[in-house]
Amino acid sequence: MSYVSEVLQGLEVKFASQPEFLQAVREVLTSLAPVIEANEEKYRKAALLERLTEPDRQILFRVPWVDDNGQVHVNTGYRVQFNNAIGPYKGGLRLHPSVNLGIIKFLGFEQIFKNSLTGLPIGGGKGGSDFDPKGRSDNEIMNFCQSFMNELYKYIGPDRDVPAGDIGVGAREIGYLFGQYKKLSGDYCGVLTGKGLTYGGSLVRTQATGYGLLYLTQEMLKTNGHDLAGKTVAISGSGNVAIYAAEKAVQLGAKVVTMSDSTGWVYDAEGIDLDAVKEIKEVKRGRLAEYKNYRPNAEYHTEGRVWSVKCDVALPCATQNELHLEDAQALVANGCIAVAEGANMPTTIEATEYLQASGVLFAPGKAANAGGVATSALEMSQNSERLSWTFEEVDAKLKDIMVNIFRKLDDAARRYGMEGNYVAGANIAGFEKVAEATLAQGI
Ligand code: NDP
Ligand code: 2IT
Repeated sequence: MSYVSEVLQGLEVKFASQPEFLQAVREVLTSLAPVIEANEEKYRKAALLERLTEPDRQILFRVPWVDDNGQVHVNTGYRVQFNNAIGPYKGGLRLHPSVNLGIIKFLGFEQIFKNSLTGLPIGGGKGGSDFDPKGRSDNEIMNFCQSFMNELYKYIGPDRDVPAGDIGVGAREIGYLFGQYKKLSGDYCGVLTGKGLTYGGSLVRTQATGYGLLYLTQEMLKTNGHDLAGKTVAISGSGNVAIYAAEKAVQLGAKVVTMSDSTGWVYDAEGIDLDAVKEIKEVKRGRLAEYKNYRPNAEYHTEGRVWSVKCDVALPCATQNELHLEDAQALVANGCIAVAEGANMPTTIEATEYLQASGVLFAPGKAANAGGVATSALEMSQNSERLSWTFEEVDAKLKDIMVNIFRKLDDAARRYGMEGNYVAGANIAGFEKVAEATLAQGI
């Protein structure tokens, strides 16, 4: 049996209760097969794949907090420090009721290769909690974040592990987490990224994942003889990634016609009114159903998904496994030419394979959404040198990084005879650096 199959089979037995983790590993290892086969004996002897798929450490802790009525609640906190071969652990914190160890492990595993692709010195990690922030007051959010940090602060540090935002964690939560870290440690340092601009945050970090997604998408389109200008774009989600993806898509001349949240989705044939979405989501923390109050001609649906509308480019920006085979079939039938993942693993393996087989350009999340963590790494650099760069400087670096990432995918895919397969390209290019660093540092 091949080394890849052997490792996959072992993981499938051991982690049968972690389907998202297995999905992420299966996708990566399967597309790495040609690279592994070329070095099979060396990698098997060094147990390289076993070492890459077993986190360095997995920290689980109790998070007790008090709501506004004096009721005590208990959630589970997680931090998975997956791999620090090329730099300190780096990756977001997710607050969502669906969070469990398997989800944090899938995100941490993806993060290793994503961070490697940025070309910056950051390892892979991820954390979060099954806490549901929906409907909670600012005070309750602060109570939760402080309790979460009471435990987490022991394990993180600017040269050790640097968390940031993800689903349910934005500037407000990072502020409370940073305040509590500072209180507990006494250190004012770059231990978190996504900080506010008045206390060490970087310009462009808020926009970075969405903007970066569009920079990479534009590069992929141009390389294949297309341009974003004049294209119709379908976006899912209406959070941090979706909003700034939509903003940059419009700046590049496209029209965005859909956005969604966990209760429904809007179709606005005239183009989404982003000011309205920002007010509903960023200011009021409300539901997208309110969009019709701003744009009475738009459609609001609670059934189905955004992928049923006619579009040229689809950008899934909400959550994992939100674009299924039937959605991929609908996209292809409607003439979609490109899918780029703003979210982490939003496309199922079957849907990805169908899109690729149908000739749709497909940019996987670990490349396409790497602009967020890349700009986090730029925030770390600015914190270290105690300087702040201008918006234009950071944006130019972000654009360079995203174009370079696309070049790496394209090049790695070609080197292994899989031209245009950017999934394989991303996995191979991300893996090469981590594998070399891991082997160089011994057991
Ligand atoms: P936000 O919390 O800002 O927004 C998440 C959006 O997705 C909301 O519209 C939310 O709807 C929707 N959503 C979340 N969970 C579900 C679900 N189970 N079903 C349907 N809709 C859902 O998160 P981000 O925008 O930061 O993150 C979105 C995706 O991008 C995630 O996959 C994340 O891992 C990834 N990502 C984020 C980066 C970042 O820098 N923030 C960087 C790289 C990737 P509702 O409001 O109803 O909850
Ligand atoms: O999935 C991701 O890359 C993020 N949530 C951002 C991580 C970071 O450290 O900025």
